[in-house]
Amino acid sequence: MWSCLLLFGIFLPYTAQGLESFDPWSSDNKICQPSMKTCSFELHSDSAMTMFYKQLYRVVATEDGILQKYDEPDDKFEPEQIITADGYPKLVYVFNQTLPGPVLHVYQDQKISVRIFNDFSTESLSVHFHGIRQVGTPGSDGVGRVTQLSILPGSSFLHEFTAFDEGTYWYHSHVKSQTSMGLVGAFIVHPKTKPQQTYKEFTVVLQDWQHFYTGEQHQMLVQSGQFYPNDLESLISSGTIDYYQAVDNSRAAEALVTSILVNGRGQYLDSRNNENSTNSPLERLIVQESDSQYRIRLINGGSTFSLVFSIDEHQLQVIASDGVPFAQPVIADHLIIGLGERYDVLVNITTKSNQSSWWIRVKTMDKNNNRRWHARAILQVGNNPQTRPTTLARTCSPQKPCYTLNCPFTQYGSDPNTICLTMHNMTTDPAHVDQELIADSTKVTIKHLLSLTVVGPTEHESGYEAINYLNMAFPRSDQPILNNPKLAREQLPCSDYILEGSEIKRQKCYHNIVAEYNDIVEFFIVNFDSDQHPIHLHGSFFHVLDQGFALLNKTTGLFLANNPDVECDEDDMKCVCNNCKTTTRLVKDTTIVPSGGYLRIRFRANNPGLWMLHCHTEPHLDRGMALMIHVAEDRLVPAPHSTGSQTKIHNQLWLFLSTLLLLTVLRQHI
Ligand SMILES: [Cu+2]
Repeated sequence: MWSCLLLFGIFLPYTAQGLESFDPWSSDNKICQPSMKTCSFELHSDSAMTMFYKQLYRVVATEDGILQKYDEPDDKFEPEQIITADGYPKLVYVFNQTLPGPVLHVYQDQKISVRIFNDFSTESLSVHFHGIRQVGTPGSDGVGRVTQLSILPGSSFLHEFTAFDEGTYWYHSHVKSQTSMGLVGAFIVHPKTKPQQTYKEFTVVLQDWQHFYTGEQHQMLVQSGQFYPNDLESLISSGTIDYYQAVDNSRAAEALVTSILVNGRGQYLDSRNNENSTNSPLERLIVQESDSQYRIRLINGGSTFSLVFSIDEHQLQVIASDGVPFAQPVIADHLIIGLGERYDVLVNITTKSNQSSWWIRVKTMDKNNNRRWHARAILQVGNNPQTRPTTLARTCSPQKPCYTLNCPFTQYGSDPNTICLTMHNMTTDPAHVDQELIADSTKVTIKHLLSLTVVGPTEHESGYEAINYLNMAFPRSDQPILNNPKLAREQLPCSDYILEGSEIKRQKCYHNIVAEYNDIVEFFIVNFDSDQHPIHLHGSFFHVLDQGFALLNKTTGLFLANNPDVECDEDDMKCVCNNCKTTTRLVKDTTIVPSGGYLRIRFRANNPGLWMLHCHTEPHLDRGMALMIHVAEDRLVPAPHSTGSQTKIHNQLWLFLSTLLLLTVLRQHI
C-alpha cells in the first residue's frame, strides 16, 4: 500500500510557494463571481493534528523550515500540505482541514448561503459571521442556544443572509473555547461593481496560540476559575507559561499563549531550552515586481491578546476598520489590532534599499517584550522559497519617532520615541456616518451604564468577568431563545445587584436589554478593571462617540489612576462623566475599552433580532462578560429550522408531490 502512495506522488518535492495575492476582479475567485446572485459555500468542522500528514505520518521541520517525514528525510512536504501552526504537535479544530479556514470572497448585495457541517465526533458548534449585520436574518447570526441550537455531530446548519456591507469580516465558532482551538476564517465582501481604483490583496489572520488544551478541558478550567492546572508560581518559574502585563500595566487574560500565528504559521520559541524551539515554515506573502501597491486585510482572530503589526521598511496606510472605510488614510508604523477587530492597510512595496524581502512582525504589547509572543512572516518579491529577509525592525528616535495606531492608552509605556495614535485619530468616511444619530440634540431613548466588572474572587470562587456584576447565562431549552425571547427572561431573570456582606453577589442570569424598533441606544461602557476588554456588538455597527483613557505616569507610562472625568461610586455601578463630549466620527463593530478608561457608543435599534454585546477575550466571554439586546421583539423572524426538521419538511413535501403525481397518472389510466 505504501508503495502505491509513493507511486501516486503523495510525497511531493519541496516547492514552497507561499501566498499569492488575490485579485477580486480576475478569475482568481473561482467559487463566487460578481455576476452571481447567490454564492454558496460549505464549511466542514473537524479535528486534526498539527505536524502530521493526513493523520498518518509525523512531520518535522528542518533548520531551514523544510517539512519532512520524521524518519524518512527524503519524503518532503509542501507547507500547504501540512497544518503546521507553530511546529508543535497538537490537536486542533479546523474548517475544511486548513488553519485558518478558507477565505470566503463574496460581493456586496449577493445572497450568501453557507452550510456548516459538523464533522466532529463529539463536539457541537455554531458559527458567527463577525461584522455581518444579518439584516432580516437574525437566525443566521450563529450564537448557539440563542439564534439557533448548536449543530450536533453529524448534522449541518444552513446560514442564509445578504452581504449588505463591503469590507473585511470573519467567521468563527461562537461556542466556548473553539476559537482558540482554530475554528476561524476570513469573510471578505468586495464592492458589487469594479471600483476605479483596485488593488491586489492579501488576507492575513493573526492568532495567539496555545499548546495546552482541547476545547472541553479549556472550558472546564475557565468555568472553574482554575485556569492554571497547577501552582501558578511554579508554572511561571519553570517557563511553562509566562506572565503578561502590557506597557501600561494592564492585563489581557490568563496568558497561556505559547506563540503567535500569521495565517496559521509561526514558530515556538523556548528560550530556556532551545531544543524545544521549532523551525516550522513561516507565512510568505508573494508580491510581483510589476505591482507596487497592495491591500492587506488584517484580522485579529485570536482569543487572548491585542496584537501589534508592522512590516520592516514599510509604512502602513490604514484605510478602513471593521469593514468601514476611513475619510483619509492614517499613516502608521505599527498597528494595534484588538481581538475581533479588522484593519485594511495599503502597502507601497519599496525597493529603494535594494531589498526584495522584508520581515512582517507581530508582537504583543507586553511590557517585558517576551519574545515567545513575537511572530514573523515574510513579504517577498517573487516566489523563491529560500528567500530569507535580512531587514531590521525600525529604530524609533526623537528625530524620527514611530507612530503606533489604535493605542488603548495615551503613551506607549516609557518609550518616548513612539507616538500613540488613538481612535481619535481615525475618522470614518462621511458617507458611512449617521450624523443625525450622533448629534448632541438627538433624543436617546435607551441609555445604560455598562460597567465591566469582575465578581469576586471570594474564598470559594475565583473572579468572574461580568457586566454590571451579572454573568451571562442561558436557560435550558429545546428551542433557540430567538423563538421565545420572553421565556428566557422569565426563566433566568436578573435582579438588581445584591450585597453579600461588603461584596456584590454573583448572579448568573439571562442579562438582556429590550429595545423597541428604532430606539436610539447609548451605552456608557466603563472599564475600571485591570484588564483591557475588546467589546463587540452583533447585528449593528455602532458609532464611537468618545473613548477615554487612564491617567499614566508620564515617565514610566504605568497606570496611575482611572480616567479623572468619570466619577463612580465604590462599586462602579453609578458613574457620571463630567467632561464627556462627542469627539469621534468613527463607525466600528469591535473596539477596545481601555483599562481605567471608558467608551461611549450609540446605535439605532432598527434590525430586529437578538444581538449579543460581549468582550471578545474568549475566557472573559466564556465566564459571562456578555449581554443580549432584544431589538423589536414584536418583529422577530423565527429561527430557521434545524436540519432535522428541514429534512422532515422536505420528506413531507416529496410525499405530497409523489402522491399527487401518482393520482394524476392513475386518473389518466382510469
Ligand atoms: Cu474582556
